[in-house]
Amino acid sequence: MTEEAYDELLRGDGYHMLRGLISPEEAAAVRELTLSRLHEGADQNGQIAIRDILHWGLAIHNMVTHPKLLALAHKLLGPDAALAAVSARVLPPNCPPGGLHVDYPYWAMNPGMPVEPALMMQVIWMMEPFTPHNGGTWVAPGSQLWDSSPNLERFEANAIQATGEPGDAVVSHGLLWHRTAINHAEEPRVAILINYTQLAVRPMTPLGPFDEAFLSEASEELRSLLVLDYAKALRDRVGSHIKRNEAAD
Ligand SMILES: O=C(O)CCC(=O)C(=O)O
Repeated sequence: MTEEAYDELLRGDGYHMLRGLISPEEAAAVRELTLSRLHEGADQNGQIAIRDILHWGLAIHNMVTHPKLLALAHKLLGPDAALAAVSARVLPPNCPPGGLHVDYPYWAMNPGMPVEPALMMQVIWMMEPFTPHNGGTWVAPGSQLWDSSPNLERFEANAIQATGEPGDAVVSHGLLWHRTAINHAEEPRVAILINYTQLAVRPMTPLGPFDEAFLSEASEELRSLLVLDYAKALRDRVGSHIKRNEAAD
C-alpha cells in the first residue's frame, strides 16, 4: 500500500484514497464531537475552520498516528516527519465553495517548487459519506506536477470530487490543487484535516504548548511528530547525514 500511495502522490494523481482507516462508528463519534465544538471555530468565508484540535483527545491522537498514514508520511517526508496542523473543517448547508489553493508551505514559496522530495502531505478524513451533493473536496488529478500557480480555468477543466465513506481518507501531496465544495445537503459536512511536513519546514502556527498531563498520555509516535526538542531532532539528522556520507566514502 505505502509504495503504491507514494508513487501516486509524487508521480501519479497526486492523491491516494485510503478506505476504512477507522470504523463508521468511530467516524460518527468524531463528527458528533466536532459539531459539539463549533464554538471553537472561526468563519472562513462561510465555512467553519476549527484549528488545533489535538486537545480533543484520544480519537484525534489515533487518527494523527494511524499506522498507514505514518508509514506513508515517513516514507515521503522522512522518519522525523513533523505534525504541522490538525483541524476540523465543517461545511454548513449551502456554504459557498472555498478558494482554489495548494497547501502550506507551498503557497508561501517562490515559483519552482519541488515535487520530489515532497515537503508536505495532507490528509482529508471523511467523517461521513462524501458525495458531490454534500461537498466532496474538489481535486485536480496530477496537478502537483503542473509547476505553476493554481488557476481556476485549468482547475475546472480537470477537477473531480473526492467521494467516499465515513472513515475513509484522501492523502495528498501538498502541491495538489484543490478547493472545498458547496454543500447542497441539509446537514453540515465534517472533515478532519491533518498536515505532516518535513522536519525543516517552519510550522505556520506552532502547535502547543503541551502540558505534562497531555504529554504523559501521548504515545511515542505522537511525541515524535510533535518534535518536542527541535535541537535534538536536528542533531539526530546531522548524525545520520554524516554517517551516510562516511558510508559513501
Ligand atoms: O474540507 C475539505 O473538503 C478540504 C479542505 C482542504 O483540504 C483545505 O482547505 O486545505
